[in-house]
Amino acid sequence: MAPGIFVDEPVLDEPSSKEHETPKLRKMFRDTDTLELHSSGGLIDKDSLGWLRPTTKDTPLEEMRARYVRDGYLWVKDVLPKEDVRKMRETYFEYLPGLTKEGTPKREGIFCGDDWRLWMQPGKLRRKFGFQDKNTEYIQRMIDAHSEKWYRDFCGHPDLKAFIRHFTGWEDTTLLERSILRPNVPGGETTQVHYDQIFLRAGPPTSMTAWVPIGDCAATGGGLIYLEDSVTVGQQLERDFNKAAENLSDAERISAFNSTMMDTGYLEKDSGKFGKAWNRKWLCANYEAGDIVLHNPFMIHSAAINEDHLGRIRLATDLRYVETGKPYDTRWMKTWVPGDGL
Ligand SMILES: O=C(O)CCC(=O)C(=O)O
Ligand SMILES: [Fe+2]
Repeated sequence: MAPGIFVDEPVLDEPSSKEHETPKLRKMFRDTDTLELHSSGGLIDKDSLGWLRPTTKDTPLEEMRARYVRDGYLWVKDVLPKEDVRKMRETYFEYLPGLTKEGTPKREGIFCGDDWRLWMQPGKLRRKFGFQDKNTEYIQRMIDAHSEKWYRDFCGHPDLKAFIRHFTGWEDTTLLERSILRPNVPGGETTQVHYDQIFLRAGPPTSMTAWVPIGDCAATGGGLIYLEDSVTVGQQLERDFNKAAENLSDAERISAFNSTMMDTGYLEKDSGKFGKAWNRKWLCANYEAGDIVLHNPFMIHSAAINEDHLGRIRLATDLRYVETGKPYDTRWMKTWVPGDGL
C-alpha cells in the first residue's frame, strides 16, 4: 500500500461537526503530508491540499442543505448500493474489453497500458477528441456506451433519484440527458479547472450536478477535487466573462469556447497555480463505490491525474438535475457525442 493511504487516524482538516459521521468515515482521512497530487499542469503544492467533508445520507435535511449552501458541495456516502455500482463498473469494462489488462477481473478495471488510450478519453480535450483510423471501432463503442440500457438505467437509479428529490425538495426532477462516462486511465489526460455553468450558459444557473465515482477511488486515483469556498469565485468569473462577451452574438455568448474563454472552455490547466492565485486549497477525498458529490454550478473543480498504485482506471459519470418545468439549457437534452459543442 502506498504511504499515506487510508491512515488509521485523522491528521488534518477534520470536519468540525462529527455529529453525523461514523468512526469508519473518520478513518478515511489521509495525511496530506504524504499525499502527492498532480493536475494536467503539474504538482499541486501539498500546502494547497485539504479534505472534503463527508456527509452520511441520514443527516438531517436542514443540515445537508446548509452544508451544500455553505460549502458549494455535498459529498454523500452510500447513496447507491455498492454492488450496483461495482456491477456497472464491470459491465462497462466488459463492453470495452481492450481497455483493461488481460487476465484481470473486469470489475477491478486495471488499465491495459496502451499509450494511445491516454488521449482517447471522452470529455477530455473536448474538441480535440479525435478519431484515429486504427481505433475507430473502440472509440465508437466508447461513444455507444452512453446509449446502452445498462448505462441509462444506472443514471436513473431509483435510489439516486429518490435522494435528489429528498435533498432538493423539488416536486419533480429532470435529469439532463447529456452525461459522460469518463474512464480516466492512469497517467492520462484529466479534467482541467472549471465550473459547470460555463457549459450550461444557455440556461439560468439552477442546475445541480451529481458526480458519481463508479468504483472506489482513493485521492491519488484521479477523483474530482474542489477548490474550497469557490462558488463566489465562479460567480465573479462568470460576471467577468459575460461582461467581456457583451458584444458577441447570442450564439457565441452561450458558448464555452467563445473568444473570452480558453479554447478548451476550461479556466486553467494548472490547478495548483489557480488555487494559489485565489488563495484557496484544493479539497480531495477517498471516494468509495456508492458515494456521490453534489455541487453548485459555480463551484470550481478539476480532477487530479490518476496515479493509482494498482493501475486502476478511474471511472465516473456526472449527472445534471433541474427542477421539472423550470428553464434550463436545452442543448443538454441529447446524448453526448464528441464535439457536440458543449
Ligand atoms: O469526472 C471528471 O473528471 C469531471 C466531472 C465534472 O467536471 C463534473 O462532475 O462536473
Ligand atoms: Fe464539472
